[in-house]
Amino acid sequence: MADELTPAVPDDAATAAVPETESEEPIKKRKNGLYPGVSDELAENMKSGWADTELHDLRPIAQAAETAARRAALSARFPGERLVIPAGNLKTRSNDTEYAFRASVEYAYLTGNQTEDGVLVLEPVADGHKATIYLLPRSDRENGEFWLSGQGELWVGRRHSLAEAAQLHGIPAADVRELAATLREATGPVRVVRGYDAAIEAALTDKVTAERDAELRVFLSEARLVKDEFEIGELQKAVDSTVRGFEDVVRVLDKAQATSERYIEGTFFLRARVEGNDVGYGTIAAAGPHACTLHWVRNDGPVRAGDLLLLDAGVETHTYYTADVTRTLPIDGRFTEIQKKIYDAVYDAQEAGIAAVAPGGKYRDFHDAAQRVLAERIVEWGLVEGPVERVLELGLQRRWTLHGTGHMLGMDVHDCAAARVESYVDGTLEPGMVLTVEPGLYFQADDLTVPQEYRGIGVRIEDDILVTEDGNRNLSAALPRQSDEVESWMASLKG
Ligand SMILES: [Mn+2]
Repeated sequence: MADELTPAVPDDAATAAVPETESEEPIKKRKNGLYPGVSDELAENMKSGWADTELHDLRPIAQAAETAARRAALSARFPGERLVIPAGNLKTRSNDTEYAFRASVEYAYLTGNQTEDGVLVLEPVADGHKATIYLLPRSDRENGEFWLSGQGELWVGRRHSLAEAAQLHGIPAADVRELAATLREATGPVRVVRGYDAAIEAALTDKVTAERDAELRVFLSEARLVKDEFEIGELQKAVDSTVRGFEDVVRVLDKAQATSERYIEGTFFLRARVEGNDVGYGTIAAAGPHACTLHWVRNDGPVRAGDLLLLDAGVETHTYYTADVTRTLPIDGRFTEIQKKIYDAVYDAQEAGIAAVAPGGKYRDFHDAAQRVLAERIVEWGLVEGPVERVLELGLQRRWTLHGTGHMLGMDVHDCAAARVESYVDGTLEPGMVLTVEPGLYFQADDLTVPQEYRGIGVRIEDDILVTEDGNRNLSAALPRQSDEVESWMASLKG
């Protein structure tokens, strides 16, 4: 981040230049100060000579109707209660630099807005709730905030005015700096989504309970189990970009061999940043035995011909929906015999898992179907003594299958994580749910219970599956999975 306009000066020079509005106001001063003193003439000069850039007649965001429907469902669930859903604040990375901001999924889901320090409040009124988004307004030119404060628009870029934000999101907007005082004075029952905004929680501390707040979080997690049309469209976009990212990686495998797994991670990241918002989670670019480390994100290892590359990566769209796709690819384009044997077993397990995804089916069914296939192969290969029923009953296959076979997918890669067991893991599949099916087999490099030729081979195949009215649709079907098709696909990209 370019910061060379900022001479190092004591903190008091900057704070003296910016009038305090109130003690918990969210404007953060640059910690290392701003200017070594501002002359009255310069301060006066900076107040004027700026064009009016207010935007009028903005079109609402594409998902405005969907976010309104989501707020209506929330309103119906908690009648008569004030509901507070913060976006969250910037987090310090070090000194005066911050991590890239990502709004809370609850806030983004209900508003479509992604601004730091934003808060959605649903205030109970006679016939339901009145929604307001509280945001930082445009920077004040009169008091110098726009150029003297660390969150001034001169430093961080133009914000939407409150009127613009209201038009875009279809929700009245108000100044967030007044919200804490408003909440402290509010009467009646209140719930807040915890963990995102300490100042807002502090203002509510004697009005809320952990148990009641948890019910709000659970509701908002379960509300996301079934995706609406807008969300399904976004997830398909995320997958389509991810498919292009995987193609990018295959095209540069030669360069990755000359450098490291980082070349693969970086190549995929380029696609994610150009077409989407970001990656939806840390890319796992695991070559050779690193594939056996489930969350291998160091990505600093060598990429060698003859080994497999396990690439688990997903593009996140501008509206925060992420894909979650894994392919295990022969780095030189051809599977060896043992690699293919293990790969095909995982493929068969995934096919069985996908076939078990259908409306009315139990969520657990696809996991059980995939695990059964893997257990059968493990017994067939003589790695563990049968019968298969005994292996499944004792879970002995798990030495090599390691993880569950999938999870809900959406704005979070592991979406709906606060949903109750009975509505998720012990629940029933419904049209509109999107989940991953991702069985794997992993033979650790130091696993003395398997023959030498298995050791260091890890395979996972992961696709993003939409539950439809009559079965399912594989959103990531554009990426080949079957071993022969993987080889010819790779050859076509490298040729
Ligand atoms: Mn996954």
